[in-house]
Amino acid sequence: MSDAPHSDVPQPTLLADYRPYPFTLDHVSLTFRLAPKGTRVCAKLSLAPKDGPADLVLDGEDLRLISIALDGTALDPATLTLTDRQLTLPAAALPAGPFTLETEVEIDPEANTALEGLYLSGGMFCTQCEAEGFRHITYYPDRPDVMARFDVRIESDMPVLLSNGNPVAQGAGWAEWRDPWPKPAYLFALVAGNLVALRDDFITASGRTVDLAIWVRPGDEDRCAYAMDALKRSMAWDESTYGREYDLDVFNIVAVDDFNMGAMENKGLNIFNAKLVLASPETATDTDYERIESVIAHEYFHNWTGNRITCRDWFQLCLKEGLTVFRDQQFSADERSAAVRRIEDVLALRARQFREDAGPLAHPVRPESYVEINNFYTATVYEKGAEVIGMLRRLVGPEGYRRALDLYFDRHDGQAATIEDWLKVFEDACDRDLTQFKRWYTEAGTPRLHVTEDWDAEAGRFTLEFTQETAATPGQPVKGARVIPVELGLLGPNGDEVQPSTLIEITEPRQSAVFEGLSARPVPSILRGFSAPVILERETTQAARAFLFAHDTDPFNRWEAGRNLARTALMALARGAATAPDPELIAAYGPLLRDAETDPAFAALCLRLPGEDEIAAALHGAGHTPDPAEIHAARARLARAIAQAHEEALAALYIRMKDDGPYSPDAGPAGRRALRLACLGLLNRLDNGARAQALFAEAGNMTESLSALACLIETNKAAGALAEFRDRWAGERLVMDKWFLVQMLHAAPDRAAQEAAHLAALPEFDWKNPNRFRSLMGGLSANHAGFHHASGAGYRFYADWLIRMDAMNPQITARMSTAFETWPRYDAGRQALARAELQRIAATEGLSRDTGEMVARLLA
Ligand code: 0A1
Ligand code: ZN
Repeated sequence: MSDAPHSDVPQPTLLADYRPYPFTLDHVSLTFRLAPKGTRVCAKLSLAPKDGPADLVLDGEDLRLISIALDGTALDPATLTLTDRQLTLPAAALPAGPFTLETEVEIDPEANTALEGLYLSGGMFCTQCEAEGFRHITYYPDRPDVMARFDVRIESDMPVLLSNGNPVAQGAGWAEWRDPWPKPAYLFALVAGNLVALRDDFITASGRTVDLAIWVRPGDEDRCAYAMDALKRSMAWDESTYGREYDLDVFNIVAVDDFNMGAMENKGLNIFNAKLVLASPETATDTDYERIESVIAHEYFHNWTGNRITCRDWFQLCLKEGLTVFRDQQFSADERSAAVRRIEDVLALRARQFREDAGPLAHPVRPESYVEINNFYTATVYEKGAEVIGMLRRLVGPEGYRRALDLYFDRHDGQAATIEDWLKVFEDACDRDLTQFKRWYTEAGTPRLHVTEDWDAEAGRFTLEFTQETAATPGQPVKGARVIPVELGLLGPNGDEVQPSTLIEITEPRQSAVFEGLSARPVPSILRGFSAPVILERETTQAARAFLFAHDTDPFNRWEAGRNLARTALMALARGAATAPDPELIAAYGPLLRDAETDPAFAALCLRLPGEDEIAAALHGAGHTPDPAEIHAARARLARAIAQAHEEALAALYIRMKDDGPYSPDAGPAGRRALRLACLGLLNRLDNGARAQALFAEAGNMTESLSALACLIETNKAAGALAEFRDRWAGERLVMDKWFLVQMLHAAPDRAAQEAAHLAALPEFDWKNPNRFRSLMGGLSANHAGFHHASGAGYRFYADWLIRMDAMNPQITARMSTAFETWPRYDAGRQALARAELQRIAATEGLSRDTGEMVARLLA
């Protein structure tokens, strides 16, 4: 065996370098002999050269090669080249036609702390293969455009042995599975453990019965009912909305405690982070239930958008992720309140994706280069990818969209496709040229859409002039004009709609829309439903915003007007441009509260003030340097002023929204709770924790307990409640994650880093568990004024832990490093402190490729 040198400097992979794999791989047969330290994996690959002779290159990392045979004959080790990343067989050593390659390797699941490939979680074997985890299991062309049929045999004394596809046979200590659908290796999965199942079934539109099972640790089986219900609703929805039926006899879901991400769509065997499966009223919040519903749907929908049609290469990740997020958002909108869901989705988009697009990590929805693909499972690929599809649907209309999707499924089923393929089905089905639209995929950055109004009273003519501009992003100095679908309506002075919603397609850098025949100057409601992921800049007054907040017929824009009103007031307060909270804003909450019961969930969203990071971003966008301490103070001050002005109405609502019936996670009751707890959050600023104390004592569900706890922390009255909570939930990992998180989120900024250090020293801080680590560290980074404290203590603590975690789990570390992505927006002192910490991380010996790439981009 010759050992080729390997370079320490990781080379980027480029979209432009894509070449098809020179072999077909029809079939693969895998045998696993599971053991925690020495698992043996035998693989038999049925290969054939596509167009003449070529070297056979297989990926493989952390594998110990035991044997290798070509067409049944052991290979002389001298014929192959083995590096720590690849195994190569020269073309000269290969037959001209089809052949089989058999390998046996040994791997060490117990030592696999990166949680990529085959690993152990709480004594159970499980896998995570997306994006490039399969190469940690066996030598294989680990790329999504190589699709094969898999047969799997598992040998283990674990009672439950699962893999993809349908069960074939099983006996004592073994089980065999066959997946009839060709798939790339990233969709492979295996689970072996002591598990119990909640079972059910689903009858598909064509009358086939599918056996459903959700597998969990013994004791957790009574917390799976909601996930099962969400799964069945998802299956029915995909049939009725997209005409997509499930295609295997079984569908298995497994909940695992240690998981890097939310969940994974492995064919017929979805693997979930336990927090996205397990729920009971006592242990999960309304938000948890909502997330479970949407992630169960997301992973299920991948069966068609991702699995039946997959991605040609990882640059096309948004092909499956943007589309599947869009589909899960549609599902949630249908199952719950569409307006409320849209607002929540946009809040998340702005908080994560706009932030990414505005900083050093900005990249296109379809990137063109990466060092580590795991670093590109981002808000841009997922959430902006979904927005782009929402725009397409708006532009071609619901019927055109359905035609295009039908064509997509027809034309590309069983293939590994590209964004070009995706756009082509829209062009063909809807007879449209999408050349300019494609920029949404290829250019990074959030366009700013500036609007000015002109009213010609004599002519009764109202003109809106739009100009668009997208700032430079890393590697992309110049941007072209985007196609921006702008949904808008005009309101008359009494709030009546004088121009119903209409779609304007902006395609030019500067473009106007003219409305004639008006008898009075209208108030425009622009970008209804958030019809494009842009930053809308309007030259308008607080009075016009208050008018829209009271009268807009589009619920999204009504909420948006209130949000803008509050953000503008907060910006002025935070930079000392106003000395008191804006009276116009405070007055605007009066009608909202009077009308709150009509749609409690909506009112709750309107009562939620913009977060500190949002205010910081807005200040930065307006050319100011944000001061985190001032922002924190301004927000507290405004909340208190609102509470004082509306104490009576808030207190009355707090009582009226109380639900005495049994807990239900449905949108209706959850909305009433959300409104009640929003009132509590404001009243807490006045009653010094009195209501929160009472609620904590009587709360019958986790939603209320946790809100009460947050309020108590903010009023410094939490010691008893925190201790009680800790005692009660000591054995519940998912609940203890919340205990860590809530303390970090609500810690006083001056004490946040100390508090983090205190919590990190507790025996319950099992930092190797990704959820626990994320609770503490994610809580700290979301505590804006605490993380960005002028002392640098937040940055230092955070960097210390990133360095420690990197040696254990690079993926989690790299992902968490994004806490630093906003560092260039702060003052010179904070910038220097943050930069120093990033440099310290970059200089760490043996730093992973994952974190190395992230830190380099953050510092570029
Ligand atoms: N495809 C999954 C998300 C996922 C991605 C990468 C992972 O490991 C690096 C794990 C899961 C989804 O979209 O749900
Ligand atoms: Zn996904």
